[in-house]
Amino acid sequence: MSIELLGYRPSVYTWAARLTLREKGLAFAWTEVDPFQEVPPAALLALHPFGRVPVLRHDGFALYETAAICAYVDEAFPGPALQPAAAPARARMRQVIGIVDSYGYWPLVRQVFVHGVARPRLGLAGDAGIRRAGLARASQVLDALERLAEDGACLSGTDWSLADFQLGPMIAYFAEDPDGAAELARRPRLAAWFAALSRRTAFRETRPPAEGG
Ligand SMILES: N[C@@H](CCC(=O)N[C@@H](CS)C(=O)NCC(=O)O)C(=O)O
Repeated sequence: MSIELLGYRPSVYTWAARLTLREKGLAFAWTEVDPFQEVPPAALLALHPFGRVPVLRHDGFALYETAAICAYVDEAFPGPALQPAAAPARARMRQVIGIVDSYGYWPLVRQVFVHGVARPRLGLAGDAGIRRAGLARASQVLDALERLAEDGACLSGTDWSLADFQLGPMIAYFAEDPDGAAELARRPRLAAWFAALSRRTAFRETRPPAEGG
């Protein structure tokens, strides 16, 4: 059995996949590939027509899209179950992952984190307008997640699932921006969930070193 993950160390989606593999207790080979180059590397394009990361390879099977990768990892290997058995909780998990993918990544990471944290960290100017627009859009996303956390079927901070592992890295990056941290603190359920996730060994030990990306 050989598992390989192609990813970019600072990428939040790659972090979600590494975290899931780690939570599942699986060893894997790592191939670093930078998708942000002007022309994505040919080796990546051969596996991912959109030139993004991560990509998982398991023996002869190659898979891209983080939600699909993480569900595959959970279902194809032994170890702790990372998806709830009950239909409502499983549906909430998928709903959170969908929200994160469709509405969360861009404002939380590409607008707020990149322009408020990553670019300044690299000595580059961030665009204040993009960051501000991202904070406004992020606020809507956080409100939706806070409401979903209310019934305890997801983001409970105790019953961990793939939803936690896909959202966590994005919230971690978002909260590196002081206004992002303040937005998180204004949502008590999400803030408590993120505090609990941050105490998890797997989350701490898979966190990428601070850099831009
Ligand atoms: N929907 C994709 C999104 C993956 C994604 O956007 N990854 C980012 C890194 S965090 C990327 O590869 N970006 C390259 C680019 O935007 O050109 C997934 O779930 O895997």
